[in-house]
Amino acid sequence: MTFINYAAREINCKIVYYGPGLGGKTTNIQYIYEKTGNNTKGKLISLATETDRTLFFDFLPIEFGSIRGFRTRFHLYTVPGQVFYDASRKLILKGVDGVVFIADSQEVRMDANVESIRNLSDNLKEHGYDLMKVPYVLQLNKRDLPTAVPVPQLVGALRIKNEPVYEAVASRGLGVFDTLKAIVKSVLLDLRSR
Ligand SMILES: Nc1nc2c(ncn2[C@@H]2O[C@H](COP(=O)(O)OP(=O)(O)OP(=O)(O)O)[C@@H](O)[C@H]2O)c(=O)[nH]1
Ligand SMILES: [Mg+2]
Repeated sequence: MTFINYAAREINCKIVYYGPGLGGKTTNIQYIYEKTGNNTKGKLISLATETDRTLFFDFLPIEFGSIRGFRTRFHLYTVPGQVFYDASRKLILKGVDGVVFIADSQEVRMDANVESIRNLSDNLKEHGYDLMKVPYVLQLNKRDLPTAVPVPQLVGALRIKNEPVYEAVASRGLGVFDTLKAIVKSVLLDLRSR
């Protein structure tokens, strides 16, 4: 549901960071916010509880220069990962152009990762989208932890359709921009093919 404003020569795209609770979605967005120049980013809006868990969403508008004279503006959202906030997650997926899945590499979070991908698929379906067709990137976060599952094993369990996969340590910013660039590229490619 990309919004193209021909009069203003602007392309607006919505990217949603999805994934299990405490996987590092907000950490990704915060890093992007901190490392992006003032003239290319808007305000970071976070609706969080006092423990920093996402209550409804985080939102960051960011500009990516222009393509054929059109300014490209991306609206980054995160969802709350905690299981009981499903209504919010569903709502935030409305009008989505691309999804980044932030997986938690820890062994104990494997079930939560798998369950969250299933939940993503279900919630997309309710908006009439097919996960297999939506621009999609997989980030394997928390690679710094000793309990991190080996990458090939994670890829085997979580990769759904040959999507780009990035290893990350979001708390140190590693892999954050590679992931963002990949989803932007994928969304723009998808746009051109329509
Ligand atoms: N060790 C380690 N910790 C990380 C990494 N990325 C994020 N964290 C930490 O994990 C915790 C949760 O990160 P958040 O970004 O709040 O997770 P979230 O996915 O937004 O969680 P919800 O909003 O509850 O869904 C925080 O304490 C982060 O500092 C990482 O790569 N390695
Ligand atoms: Mg969060």
